[in-house]
Amino acid sequence: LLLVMLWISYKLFDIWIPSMKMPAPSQYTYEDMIKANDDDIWEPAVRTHNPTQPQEDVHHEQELEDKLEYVDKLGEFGVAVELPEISDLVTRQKVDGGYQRHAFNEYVSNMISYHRALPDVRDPRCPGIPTDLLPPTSVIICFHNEAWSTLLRTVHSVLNRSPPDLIEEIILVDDYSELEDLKEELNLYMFEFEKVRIIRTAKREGLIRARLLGSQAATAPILTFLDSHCECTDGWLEPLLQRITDSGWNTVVVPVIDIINADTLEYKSPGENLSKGGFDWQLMFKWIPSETDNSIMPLATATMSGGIFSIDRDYFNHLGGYDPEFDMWGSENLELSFKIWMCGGTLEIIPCSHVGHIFRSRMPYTWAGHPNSSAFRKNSIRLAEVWMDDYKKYYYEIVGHDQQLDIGDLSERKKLRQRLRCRSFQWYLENIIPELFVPDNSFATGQLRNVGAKTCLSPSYKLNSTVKGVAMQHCSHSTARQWPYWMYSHQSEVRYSTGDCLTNLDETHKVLLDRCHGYGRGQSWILRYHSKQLLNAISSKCLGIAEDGTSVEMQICDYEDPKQRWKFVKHKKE
Ligand code: LR7
Ligand code: MN
Repeated sequence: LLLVMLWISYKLFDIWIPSMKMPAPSQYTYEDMIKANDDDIWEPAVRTHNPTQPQEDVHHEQELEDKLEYVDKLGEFGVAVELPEISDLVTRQKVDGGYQRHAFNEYVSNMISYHRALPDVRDPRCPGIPTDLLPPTSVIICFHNEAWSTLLRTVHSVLNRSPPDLIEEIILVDDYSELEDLKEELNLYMFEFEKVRIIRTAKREGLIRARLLGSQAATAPILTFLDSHCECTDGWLEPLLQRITDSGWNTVVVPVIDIINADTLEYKSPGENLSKGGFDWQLMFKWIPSETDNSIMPLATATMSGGIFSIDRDYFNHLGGYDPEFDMWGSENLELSFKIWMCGGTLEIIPCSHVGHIFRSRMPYTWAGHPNSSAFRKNSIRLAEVWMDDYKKYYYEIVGHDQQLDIGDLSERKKLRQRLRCRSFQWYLENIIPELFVPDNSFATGQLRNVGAKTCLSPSYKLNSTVKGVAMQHCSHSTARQWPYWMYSHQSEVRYSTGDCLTNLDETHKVLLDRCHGYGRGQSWILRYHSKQLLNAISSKCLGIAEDGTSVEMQICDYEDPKQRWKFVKHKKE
């Protein structure tokens, strides 16, 4: 009788509380978990069955106990793993070493199962999707010196949480990693997973050419790209494939990208408000909070962040893949996004599909001994030259025209654009991302120089803080790659190049940067023609410099004070 009751309660659990659904018991014990605290890398037993499909014998009492124990393991269900105060030096060094190598907490990642359960973050309205009519996909994961445990968790999350028939293969493209365990040891580990293939580049190619290699090797009709530190949630794949099947080959789809915390590996979904993709005039990808309420319908997005999406393989090739001369990292996401829209396709976020990604605050790798930004700059210029028509001038105005940099030959990419008969960038701006402020709509642009102090207004972000301040800095330093670029808009805003506005908080003397809201008030400034004062509409005070010489504050307007005089100055070309 006891067994029957347990069986019934298990079934109820499984069917009625999907968000609490637990994977089948693991073959390792709690002691293994504790041991993980001491070992460098913890190797869990290899799983032989798919946990989303519980085997027949799971009704056994013992296994139910295991199931409960599973919940206690570190990081399960995406719970944060907080390290206690570390007193011994050896452990401290291990933790620091992990951060140095990967810019996230590798030590904590090593403690968490490759098969950990995740919360079900889906909207309850998301429908179940029959898989028999969906096309299979090749999953392509490129990596350069990825941490073993995050890479394996990425791979296992795909194997464990996708209908097996829909995964034709997983292609791991090793972009010339130096880490020892990613070589023979990875081959050995993956040997037993039939669907996993490893391709290795003969030299460092960078993410973008590595992706191209992966796409050429792929055999399935749909390509799905992932970063090498992701975790796919239950039901992530079906809505992506279904949307392409329903809307046609020129629809490219992106899941909701959830956040895996870089310190604790906590899995968190941003929740109600979906963000869409945009960009700024430095050609950096940006998230834009979307206006629509939390619908489960596909949401058109002007750009994608780049790492995680599904695309029809023929369509990817039809669009010319990525620019093969893009080095290392960056801009390929905007190139593909611009191309999709300008050349007749559609780019959408699919709210019922969720994939987590470890966001980190710095890049842990370099490019041919050069600072990363040189590769990134080259890519941006190629992007601007081929796809942005006259609007490329704004990019140059902001970052300066780097004449030294060899950006290679552009003729092939320009021919591609002609062959595909793509629309103009102006069409894209007007129709696909009308919310993006175009610098054309300003009275003045450039540096915002203080006449009295001879210093320039600059954003001053505190790391890990959502408050974005401003402060005075030198106007030109030879090492600076880029100047703060301000626009005095036709709506009397003082806009920063990233889409934030100089804001005077109500009734205070505080000035900061806040997302431009378009309602005037604290973001409305009068630039007085003669006195050169910047007068705020809400406080009727003037922008000035505090005693310390670097802080910016609102002051009683004083015509005599040269430090209340401001000038927009165009950058000189390098
Ligand atoms: O030389 C390299 N070779 C590589 O194979 C450099 C990197 N890589 C790999 C790397 O191991 C990782 O898997 O490329 C992937 C992306 O690099 P990350 O994770 O260091 O950078 P990122 O997460 O900031 O990358 C985002 O922007 C990139 C622009 O080129 C790519 O489009 C990434 O795929 C993209 N990641 C995402 O969109 C995930 C969501 C995060 C956001 C925003
Ligand atoms: Mn990444």
